[in-house]
Amino acid sequence: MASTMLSLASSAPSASLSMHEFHKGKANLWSSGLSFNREKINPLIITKSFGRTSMVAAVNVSRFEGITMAPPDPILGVSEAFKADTNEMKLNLGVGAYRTEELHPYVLNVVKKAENLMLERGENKEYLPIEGLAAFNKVTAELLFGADNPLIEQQKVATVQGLSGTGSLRLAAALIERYSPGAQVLISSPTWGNHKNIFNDARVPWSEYRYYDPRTVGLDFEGMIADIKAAPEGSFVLLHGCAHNPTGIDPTPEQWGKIADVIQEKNHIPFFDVAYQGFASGSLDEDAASVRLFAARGLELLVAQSYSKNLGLYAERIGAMNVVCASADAAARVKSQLKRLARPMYSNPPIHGARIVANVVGDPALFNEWKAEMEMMAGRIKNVRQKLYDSLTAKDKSGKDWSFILKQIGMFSFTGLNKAQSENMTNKWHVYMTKDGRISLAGLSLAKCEYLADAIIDSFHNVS
Ligand code: KET
Repeated sequence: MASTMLSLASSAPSASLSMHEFHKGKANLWSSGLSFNREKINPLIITKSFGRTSMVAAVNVSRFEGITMAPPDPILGVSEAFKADTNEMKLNLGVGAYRTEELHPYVLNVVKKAENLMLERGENKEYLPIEGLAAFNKVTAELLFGADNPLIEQQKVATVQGLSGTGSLRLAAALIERYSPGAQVLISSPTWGNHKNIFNDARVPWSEYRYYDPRTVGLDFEGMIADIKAAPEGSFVLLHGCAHNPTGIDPTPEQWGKIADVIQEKNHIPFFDVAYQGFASGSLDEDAASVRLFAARGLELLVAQSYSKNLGLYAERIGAMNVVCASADAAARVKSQLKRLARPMYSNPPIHGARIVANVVGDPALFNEWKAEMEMMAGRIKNVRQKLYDSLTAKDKSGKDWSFILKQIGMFSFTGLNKAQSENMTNKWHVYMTKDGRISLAGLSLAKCEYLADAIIDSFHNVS
């Protein structure tokens, strides 16, 4: 076992650390959760360098020896496994990332144009303020709530730039943990796998509400309403703004209205995760309708936004956290606290993606071009969805109804395949997907639909 040198002080007057620091250090060491054997600490070694005396203890235990191997991430780990596979038929339907018909990653033309503009302007790389780029924060709130939404004019929305959707959710979780201690977050069953990690790490309690009904392969609306009603008053209710991940099943406008009724009745706080605005229907406004419905009721709400999918800015980590407050004054205070939470976590956000979004959304010509590109992407996904359904229906002679695939929207299809069946998809067919039966249609081409249909039919009928 490698021996580790730990800084420690002793009672010797010449020691470089005080007794107070020694005890403090010891307490940290012992309370850190790492298993240390006090007996194994060797006598103090005194070293002298450049006239300064420092004392260190040689410890023959590694601090990291007791750390166990973490499991691969259920979503991002799929891409790692895919890369390692050398079979030429392999398909990566794990992560929700848009690919072209040739299955290549896609950089939007409007993004390239915005980047050219940035180069021409010779913009600098100074730190952003903690809350991010002002021009970005302005357009992102307008895109979400609608530019003419009175909430914006009344300055009731606290918007801060976040590290994409995930970082924005994490920031909001920190806000909940600090200012609503003990309040729980209700999350849908099932939901995007990272939601639970985010709230666990932020030490925010959560529980689940019913959402998906495997019998109807649709929304368990009654169950959802009953669980939201039964939750303690003042809970945060996490809702997917559109294109629910992983099921691809969204409430209808009428159902959204009823969900808002119960949330209002129970004094809950709606907390939207909007990672697919424009990707579900192809229309930015239509996909923001759920959020706008809640906002129009005068409710306080939280909304995390991501530009990973709709602008293809996955690795730029660009998104935002919006908190709608009852007054401009409250919004200013909430924003100040969001900044206070962000500062020790990551100090301030990156500028590149924020400038891209600000340039695209803020320029009418680029904005229109973006909408056309988004429609193209959403359209390609709809085409493969249709082709997959057609292939399954033509090939499967069992009479199984595959029409649920057409009813789902967004990047994904929730196939209903169980864990063993999903594993068969990967092990036998080299189709990489998450173990909950979700496939990303954004990673599928028309040319591969027949192959995928064969894999699904085999896994569904021949593996229990
Ligand atoms: N919310 C939802 C619902 C979501 O699906 C994702 C990403 C995010 C937030 C966060 O994305 P970000 O890139 O942090 O803005 N989902 C895909 C990628 C991932 O798991 O990180 C996915 O489900 O494949």
